[in-house]
Parts: sequence; C-alpha cells; structure tokens
Amino acid sequence: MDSSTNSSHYDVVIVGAGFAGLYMLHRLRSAGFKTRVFEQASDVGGTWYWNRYPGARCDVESMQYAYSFSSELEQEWEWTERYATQPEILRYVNHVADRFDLRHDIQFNTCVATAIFNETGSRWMIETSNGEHISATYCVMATGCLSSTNTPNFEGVESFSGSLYHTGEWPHQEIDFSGQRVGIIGTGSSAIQSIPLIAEQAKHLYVFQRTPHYTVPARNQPLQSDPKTQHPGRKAYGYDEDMTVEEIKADYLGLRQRALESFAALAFTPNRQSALEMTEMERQREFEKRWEQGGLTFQGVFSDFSISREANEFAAEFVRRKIQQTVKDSVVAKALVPTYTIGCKRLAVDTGYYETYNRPNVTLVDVSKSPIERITSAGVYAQGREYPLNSLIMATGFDAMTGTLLKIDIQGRGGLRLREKWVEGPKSYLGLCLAGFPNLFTITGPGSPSVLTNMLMSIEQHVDWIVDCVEYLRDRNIAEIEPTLEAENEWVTHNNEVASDHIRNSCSSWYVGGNIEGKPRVFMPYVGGFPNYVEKCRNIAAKGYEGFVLGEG
Ligand code: NA7
Repeated sequence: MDSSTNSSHYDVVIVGAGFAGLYMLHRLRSAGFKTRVFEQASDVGGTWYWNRYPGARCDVESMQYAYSFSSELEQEWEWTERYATQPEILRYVNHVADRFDLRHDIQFNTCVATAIFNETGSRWMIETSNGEHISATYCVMATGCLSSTNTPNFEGVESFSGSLYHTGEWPHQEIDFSGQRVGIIGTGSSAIQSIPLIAEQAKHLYVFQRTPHYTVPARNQPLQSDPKTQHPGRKAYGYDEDMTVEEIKADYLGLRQRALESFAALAFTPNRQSALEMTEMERQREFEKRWEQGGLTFQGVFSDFSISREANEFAAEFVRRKIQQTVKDSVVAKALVPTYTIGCKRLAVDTGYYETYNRPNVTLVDVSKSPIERITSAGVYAQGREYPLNSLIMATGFDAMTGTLLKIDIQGRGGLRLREKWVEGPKSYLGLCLAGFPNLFTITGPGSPSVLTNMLMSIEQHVDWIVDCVEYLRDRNIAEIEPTLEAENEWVTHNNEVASDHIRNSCSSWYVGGNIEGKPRVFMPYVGGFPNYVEKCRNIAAKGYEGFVLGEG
C-alpha cells in the first residue's frame, strides 16, 4: 500500500488490543497493510484485561462468545464452562494473540493521546502518551464500549484510609477480604457477579444500592466434552437448542448462521408468540422454562418483551415474585425489587445473587431516596450514619461507548474536534464512520448494534466491513473516505426513531448515558436489530459506499 520508507508511517493504526483490535490487526496484516496497534494495558484482552473482580465472567455463553473467523480455532479451543470466567477468556485472547502471531505489531503501555487529520497529506497524525509521533492513512478505534471506568465524585473519597477498588480496574493479584468489613457501591452486573463471592469471604459486606437491578439465574455448568460422563439430563450447552459441545463443533457454521439471523446475533430459539396472545398459564410455563434454562435468553420469553409495555410487565412481575420468594427479609426483598421495565437496564445474569441477601453478614443499604453523603477516612457516610469499612469497592460502571473516544483528542477536517461534534451526544454513520473525520473507523461505535448483540459477532462484522472498504480504496487508489453529513444525519434520525419508544430506552442506564452526570441523554447503540443492520452495511458497500464521499484528498 503506502510505499513510504518512513518507519513511523503506517497504512493503519489501531487503537486497542481487545477482541476488536486483535481481529482487526489479523485481517489487515493478512491483506498486506502495514499496521500498528497501540494498547494502554501491558497485555492484550481489553475489557477482559481490566475487569478481574471476583466472579467476573461473560454473560454470553462461551461457545458463542468466541471468534468465528477461524474454524481451526473454533475446533481446537475447549471452553470449560457454559459461561467463561474472566481468567479463561483472557487465556483465550492470549492464545489467539500467540496463535496468529499478533504481538510483535502491538505496542503495549501506550495510550494514543491525540489523533489529528492532516488534510494535505490525507493522513492521521498521531501522538502517543510516550511522546511518539506516528502517521497513518487510516485510524481504527478499537477502543471498546465499556473501557472508561466511572467513579462518581463522592465528597471525601480521597480521605478513605482503607483499600479502594473499582471493579473495572481490578488489581492483578488476588484480594483476600477475609475478616474485613467491605462496602460495595452499585448493584449493576459487576456488583451482581462479585457480591455472592465477596460475601463468602468478608466478615461483613455492605451493599450500597441506588437502583435495584433485574437479574436472572445463569445456571452455569461445566461443558463436558465426553457426553458419557455427563450428569443424567444435564445439557452440555445451556441453550434451549440443547446441543452438546460436540454437536456444536460438528456444525459450528450452522450455529453462527443462526446467530447472524437473530436480532441480537445470538443463536437461540425465541418464543415467537406475543405475551398478550398467551394465557396466564402458558406465560407462567414459558417463564419457568426459561428461568430454569438460565441466561439472557430469558428475554426471548415472548416476542413483545422489548416492544409492549404490557407484555414487559408480565415478565417484570415474574422476576419480582422470584425475588420476593427468595429473599427472606421482606424489607430487604422490597428494596431489591425493581419497579421499572425489565431489560431496560441491561439484564444481569447471576449465580446466587438474591440468596446472598439471606446471609447474616450481608446488609443492603438503600440509598435510593437519600444518596451517599460522603466518604470518610473510616468508611461510607449514608442514611445519617457512618459504615466503617476496611475496603470499599466502586462497582459504579463505565462512561460507556463514548468515554474512551472522547478522552483522545481527535481532530478531523478543519480542526473539528470530536468533543465538539459530540457535544449533544454521539453522531455517526452506522457507528462506523464520522462526517468530518475522513479515514477514521470506530469498531462497534455508538450508532451500531454493538452492546445489544453478542459483541464477538458485531466486532467481526465491523472488522470485515472495514477491511473490505480499505481494500476497495487501495484497489482504486482512492485516498479518502468520509460519510456525508446528510447520510450521517439520516442514520442518526433513524436510530433515534427506532429507539424512541423502545423498552431499552425507558429508564436511566449507561445505554443512554444516564449514569454519568452531565452526559447528553441519547440512546447510543442501534436498536433496530443485527440482521437489518448487517443488510444495510452490505448494501452501502455494494453500491460503491453509498452515503460516503470517496476522494483524492
Ligand atoms: P452498571 O451496570 O452501570 O452499574 C453501575 C452501578 O453503580 C449501578 O447500580 C448504579 O446505580 C451504581 N452507581 C453509579 N453511580 C452511583 C452513585 N453515585 N451512587 C450510588 N450508586 C451509583 O455497571 P457494571 O460495571 O455493573 O456493568 C456494566 C456492564 O458490564 C453490564 O451492563 C454488562 O454489560 C457488563 P444506578 O442504576 O445508576 O442508579
């Protein structure tokens, strides 16, 4: 491609060495592009590098939360559990990096600080945190959707004399909470996964809850490759498709195809009936079946779970009853029961979460009506009293989808800053490209299905689309690609339309930036479904990149 001998010029610079960055590197290198990856961490893994808190595991089944691009990789890797733990996923990512010999093109411990588009040379001028200057024809942001942690600005937090942790930046060594008074702020997915394990260790665990979260049982289990050794009746694979690992591996392509055709890029069998067409008895049967199966496919309990408020309320009520049946103390149970739509905040998947509140060493502190007042040197001050703590854990989530991109000073055409462009919320064409920012790509950016799907499928689809695009440009000697403002605006409008009345958009969550003070409230991921989206991307490319200006620079 670029025949420049300048060693600091690349065809493509990729920011991030998580699942997206690694596959991007593999594809680009195979296509002959001179590529360099910059990664802030000291190793590969992205979100799985950082989120090492107790109980961290994926809420998508491991047989699906795995790359599909290499059938050899699919066949040789043996997942040990229905839902892989963080260490197992990290081992997998490391295996991929080694197997495809990716490390030597990755520069670790390096942040990209600025990326400025040079209009004269049609290239991105990049400066790293180490003060290096590099240029690249294309810049690909593989920065992840949940990669900038959110630590609320609690008064006095710096005075806390105990140990302070954030689930999203967990230390690499194991933390032993034995004998400790531990506090955890937040009850999202990270807290829901870690609370049962920390409660088993700690002398006492205080959970500071602002909003209760819906969670469904994971029903995690080992994935045994020898069907003969399986427990009678135990499924090797948890989905209602009831397949063993061997059966999946015999037709992995079939599983992937079913995923590609599904709304969330996940192969499972949703119930196609409307809740409103079912009798109460049928609904309860379906609920119980899916509750027993476990996992996110609870949301497939009927066709209008995410569309009709009435239907959604049936599901919400079912889970509320389960909470009340599980938690013995009725006051605690009441505080744990969410009143909003289910699935609006991302549904969590747990192992023993509600049961944990029956332990004598666990106290739920409801801070929904009066917020945490301050952090003191001894602990947390809330509800008019101090909770003395040895350790305090922030399970307070992320500045999702835009946080990491906005940390980098990205300047496009005419010095337009991304921070200015997105002052009222993210605007993007397909969540892939930005008007005013030629030759810049975002993998699973805001405006794409991303976090509403199996991320691995979305990542692969974006990477493949980007590689096809840059090959198309290379073949035709085209120096620049940039979406038109009109195409971008149309896509943003379409996004807003499909999201406007959607259940996912019916409460405050990180999907809408509601967890970050001052963040514009915009529904960020595309909620129109994965197949529609893929079709749209495919058509745009087939029409010679409709909605883009391709130019000489
Ligand atoms: P989440 O889901 O954003 O959860 C963060 C939690 O922290 C949530 O319960 C918040 O309550 C709570 N929070 C945030 N700020 C405060 C303050 N100031 N006071 C009290 N409580 C607060 O992040 P997770 O890391 O659990 O999960 C993120 C995703 O990772 C998850 O969806 C999966 O996809 C994996 P709130 O609900 O805002 O009232």
